[in-house]
Amino acid sequence: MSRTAQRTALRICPLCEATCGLTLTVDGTRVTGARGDADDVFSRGFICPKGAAFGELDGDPDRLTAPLIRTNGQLREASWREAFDLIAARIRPLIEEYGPHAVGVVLGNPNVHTMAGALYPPVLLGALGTRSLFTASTVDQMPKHVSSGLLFGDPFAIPVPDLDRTDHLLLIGANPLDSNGSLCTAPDFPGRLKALKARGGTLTVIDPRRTRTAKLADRHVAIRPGADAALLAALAHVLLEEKLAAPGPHLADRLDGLAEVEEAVREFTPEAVAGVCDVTPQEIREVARELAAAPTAAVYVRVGGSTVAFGTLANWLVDVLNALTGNLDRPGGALFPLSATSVVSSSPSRKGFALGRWRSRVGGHPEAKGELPLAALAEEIATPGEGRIRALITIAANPVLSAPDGDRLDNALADDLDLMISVDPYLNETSRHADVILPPPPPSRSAHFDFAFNGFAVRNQARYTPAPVPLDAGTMDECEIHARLVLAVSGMHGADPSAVDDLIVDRLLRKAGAGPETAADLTGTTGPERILDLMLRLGPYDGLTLAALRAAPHGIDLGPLQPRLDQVLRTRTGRVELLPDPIAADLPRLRAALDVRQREGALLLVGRRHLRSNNSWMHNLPALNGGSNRCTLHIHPQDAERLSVTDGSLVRVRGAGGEISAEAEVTESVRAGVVSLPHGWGHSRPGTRLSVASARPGANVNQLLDGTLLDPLSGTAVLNGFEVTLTPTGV
Ligand SMILES: Nc1nc2c(c(=O)[nH]1)N[C@H]1C(S)=C(S)[C@@H](COP(=O)(O)OP(=O)(O)OC[C@H]3O[C@@H](n4cnc5c(=O)[nH]c(N)nc54)[C@H](O)[C@@H]3O)O[C@H]1N2
Ligand SMILES: Nc1nc2c(c(=O)[nH]1)N[C@H]1C(S)=C(S)[C@@H](COP(=O)(O)OP(=O)(O)OC[C@H]3O[C@@H](n4cnc5c(=O)[nH]c(N)nc54)[C@H](O)[C@@H]3O)O[C@H]1N2
Ligand code: SF4
Ligand SMILES: [Mo]
Repeated sequence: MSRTAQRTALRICPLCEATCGLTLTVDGTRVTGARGDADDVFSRGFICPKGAAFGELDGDPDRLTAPLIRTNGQLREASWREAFDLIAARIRPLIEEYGPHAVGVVLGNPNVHTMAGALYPPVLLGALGTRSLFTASTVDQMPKHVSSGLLFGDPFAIPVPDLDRTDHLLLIGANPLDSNGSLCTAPDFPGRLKALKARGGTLTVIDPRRTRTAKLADRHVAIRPGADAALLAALAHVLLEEKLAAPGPHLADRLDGLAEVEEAVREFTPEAVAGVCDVTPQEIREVARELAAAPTAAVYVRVGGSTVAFGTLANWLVDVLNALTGNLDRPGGALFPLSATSVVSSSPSRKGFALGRWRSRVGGHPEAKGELPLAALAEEIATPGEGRIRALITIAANPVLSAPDGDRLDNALADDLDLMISVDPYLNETSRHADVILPPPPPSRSAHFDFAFNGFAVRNQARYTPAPVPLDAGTMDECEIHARLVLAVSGMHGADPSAVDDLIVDRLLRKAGAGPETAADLTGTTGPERILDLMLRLGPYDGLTLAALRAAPHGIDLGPLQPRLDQVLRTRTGRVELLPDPIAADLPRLRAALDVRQREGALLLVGRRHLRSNNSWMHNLPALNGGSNRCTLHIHPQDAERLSVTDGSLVRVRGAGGEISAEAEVTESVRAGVVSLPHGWGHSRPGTRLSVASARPGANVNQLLDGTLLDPLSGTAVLNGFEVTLTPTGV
């Protein structure tokens, strides 16, 4: 019998974009259970196996509990004081000697899942003044930011499918039954898709794999990888050719460039793209007609249509299709969420969106949204010359596994840096190279509010969960870690970290044109709570404050999404710019690709996600690692037979960046000519502290890439649809 009191506490799940409300069982200070919070206004009790493993994740004995610093080549535990002293002493001289761009910053995925990651990195980047910023976006959704920037003038103006009201969903390169969705925050995405069908709606899935989502669909189009932009251009072509395009009165005077789009897609006939897509012209016409005929419809693309050579074009075409069918900015179509912390200006800027304001030093890649391609990080560190990155700060990032050519980056981190700092709870493939590791506490020890995902949610709502368990002695809240890091890099080491919070408050007030009296009203016991309170007060919902959220622990529902295009447009023309110049300039590349055919016998590799996985960092939990969550190579029976690959045998997979071995799983879930490997595996490097993951390491699929294949407009790595060769090893 437990001697400590058991209690329950609420915590929004930080493990994927669905943001489910969880009810944790807490035994003393230990989280012993997690279930879905049935009263959560948004998730209504939904939970998946990852959320259910919250306790295991929270209490993983491999988590770091104290900072590590490197002395005489070895990492050893140190005090926070020593850790920040070291950072302050070593980073300032580097900045002074080599300039701000010599400090690289890598922001990984979990930053969008923590309050610290939402609030402090902009201040850190401001304090450093560096242009050497790399994030997970360039191995993920940067094509969407770029297309939104160009179409709407704001890279964060991302329309999301109105999942609960649409009559037809055309879903491309996404598998929400396993991923629970992305850039479309929808707890219980699977249930919402089933509800769509139950109310008589239809689902079309475009995916080279027969995923669980594809199995649910009314129509599954098993496209050849990388060809979505061509297919989507053909859909637009059919809508225009067959006079099915009907933007409707609400978009009539809000679209610029309709005639130019018609001209631009003229050559993309179903017949012209059929070969490269391996989809019949007849089926392409049917998909277009169904889209047009649906009373309301939403077109949506994610990872499989983004991390490809024509990712930005595909993302652009998605919203072109939404506009052409009148579904952009209308209920049941694709709408812009209005989060509780959005800034709605009465006199919005009309600056538009610029790309390529600077370029990367070695590869000459244009910046996008202030970022350089993560795929180019290794060369920026390893290539000698002025402007080389000499110090690196990684926050919640594991690029050695998540970006192309991990071996090259691994070597660069080991050999070519004067200083590396990681904010990370694990000693893993990337952080093992750090001179200082600053470990945040487990998620039960931190408060949560979804600054990022509420902006992509299928329903407007706001929820705040304070930390369910107090901080353990000797640990530091991640917000304080970030604040102290800001002070250390800006020559203010030792100052009170609340100075950073005050700075954020001041900036927000100034931006909003609000007076200091607003600050005087703020409640909240911590800096981040005060900042949240301010953002809520400056936000679009009257009366919504931190106190109001605290009084409603299961959240506040703010209603269904509403049309609000006029509020979001930031283009110079003040209208949707349907055919922006950079897009027009990239179309000839797509046209040229129509004539390129997959070589006879060649195999294209695509990724996949498992319900019990999360990128590179959750293989260390026994509850999630194992069973069907394995790093196997899916291969179609026809290809397996042709190449003499048998189920369960080891195969060598070769790509431009290297070679890996994986066990073959012969399955019809991939189309012929395509093989699939999950990412985030490859936990075999020495010097990590991942006892469970390293015992079942799997192979790093990104080692097959050499980092040169990018979507040129967004700098996003091609992680899907690249060529590999296989050799059976017979075992
Ligand atoms: N081949 C292939 N590669 C891919 C993808 C693919 O589909 N195929 N997907 C890409 C996508 S979409 C993404 S988003 C990236 C993700 O790649 P990354 O951005 O590198 O993210 P993760 O692999 O999730 O690694 C997260 C890191 O954050 C740490 N961490 C966990 N929780 C916290 C926390 O609370 N605070 C801090 N400070 N750190 C924490 C973990 O220990 C780990 O080191 O991978 C990309 N790579
Ligand atoms: N369980 C689990 N959930 C997760 C994550 C996780 O690692 N595990 N990661 C989270 C993150 S960071 C993100 S960004 C989201 C991503 O969420 P999703 O976008 O749903 O990502 P995936 O599940 O990888 O689905 C991508 C699909 O694209 C298909 N595909 C590959 N190439 C092509 C192509 O060329 N064309 C088309 N049409 N399809 C293609 C793949 O077969 C795959 O089924 O998931 C999040 N949720
Ligand atoms: S679906 Fe995502 S947010 Fe919900 S419980 Fe699972 S991991 Fe957590
Ligand atoms: Mo992602």
